[in-house]
Amino acid sequence: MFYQNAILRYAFFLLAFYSSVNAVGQKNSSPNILFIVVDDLGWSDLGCYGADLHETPNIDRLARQSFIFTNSYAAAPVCSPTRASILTGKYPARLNFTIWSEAAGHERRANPTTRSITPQTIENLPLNEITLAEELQKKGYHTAHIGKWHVGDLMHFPELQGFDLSVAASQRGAPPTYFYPYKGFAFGEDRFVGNLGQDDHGHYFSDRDGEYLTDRLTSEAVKMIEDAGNKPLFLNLWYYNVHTPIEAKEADIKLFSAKKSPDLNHQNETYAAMVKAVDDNIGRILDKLEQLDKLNNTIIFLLSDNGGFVNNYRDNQVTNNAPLRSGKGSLYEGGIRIPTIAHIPQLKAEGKIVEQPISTIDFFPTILEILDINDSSPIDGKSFFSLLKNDESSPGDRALYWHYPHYYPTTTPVSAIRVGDWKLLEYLEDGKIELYNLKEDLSETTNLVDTHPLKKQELLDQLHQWKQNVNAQTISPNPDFKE
Ligand SMILES: [Ca+2]
Repeated sequence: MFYQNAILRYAFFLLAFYSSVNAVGQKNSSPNILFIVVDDLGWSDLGCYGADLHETPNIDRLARQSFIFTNSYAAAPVCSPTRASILTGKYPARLNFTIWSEAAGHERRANPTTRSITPQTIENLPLNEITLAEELQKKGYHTAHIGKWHVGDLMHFPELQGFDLSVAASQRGAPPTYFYPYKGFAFGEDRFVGNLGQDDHGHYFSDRDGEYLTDRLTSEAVKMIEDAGNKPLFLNLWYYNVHTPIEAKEADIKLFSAKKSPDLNHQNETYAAMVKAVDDNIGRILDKLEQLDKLNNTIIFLLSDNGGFVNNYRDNQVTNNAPLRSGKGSLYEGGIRIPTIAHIPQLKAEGKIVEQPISTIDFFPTILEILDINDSSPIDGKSFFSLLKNDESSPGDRALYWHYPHYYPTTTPVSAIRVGDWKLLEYLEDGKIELYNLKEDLSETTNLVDTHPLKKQELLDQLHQWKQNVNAQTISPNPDFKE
């Protein structure tokens, strides 16, 4: 009798155990989604994208289990608009969110140094836009945002855009410093980072001197992963690295100082150390997911929000996107082509290279398709899930568009279109058109506008039609401009 009971109890235990695995286990539950944005990370900045000075063993480890996109684009060449495109699946021009928040409304003031007055744009993502977080919240996800926000002020913060929880958000585009307590004067004003500096009683943490922001954000992320238990988690981890200010840990800077040599593409040891800080922390997250046996049930996207910053910080060029031309702010490839890694466990990619062009407007519909969420709201993005699942290899004739009617040290106001291997740029002040074949000329050195007039006209017409469709705002002549 005793044995019979014991066997029955054991059988019941097994049944309960397997039922619970089935209920919360690897295959049948909604996957966790970890959406990592590394601010300003350039196309050539990672080991798996050919970086030489920089070292990214952990991201490379993730890449070996993921899809690696070689033609992935930010929808804008600067921060806020791309972030808005990720959250909504819409083009920045359609949202009229084409420049970063701080510059909206300020840049267009009559300025005798600029030939044009740039359009008034929005600086906050409107609350009535449906965000990815809102979709996932409805699906039963615990939704959390950690890090740089930059798509709205306090009245447009993550908590009001579908996130249950938000840590270290800031409406600003960069922290004043990467070292605790993350506050001070920088970029012409007093700044601080979200709620990280002090405890709930307003006291500074006594054990955080010397702490680096990216380490802190990751500790918060790891805690959230642990706390989520078996509830599906959408973690929007938007690191402040590797945006200016260019600051890193001394020991890491020394490491890359020693490695630096004139024949390398990258020459900034502090920036290399900032990339390392991201990589070390991606390693911590991967280790935690492995330890909790969650990596096989976690979709991970890792990308940038615009091309690498090629201008100087304290007299040193920050990064170099070679072989791509130019950098952040520009609509040449260096300003918009970004590293993108997609870990989708069910597809077992194992480092597969994906050459089809995608844009940051595509993540919203892709994630919805993976999770079987039907939403017929109009957006611009297109899911790339089927493309990955069916192993499609044709470049297709889908057009991608950009519209940046603003200035940056790398550019004057400009729009662009890419279809297949062809790309056209239209400079808005003088109407100059440039046409490149990216397959033959990745570095955009040879303008084919005179030898391919029909292709030029076709793309230009298509670009103009699109601008009309999205009601793209444009520049006007500046009466105060002095040559
Ligand atoms: Ca950025």
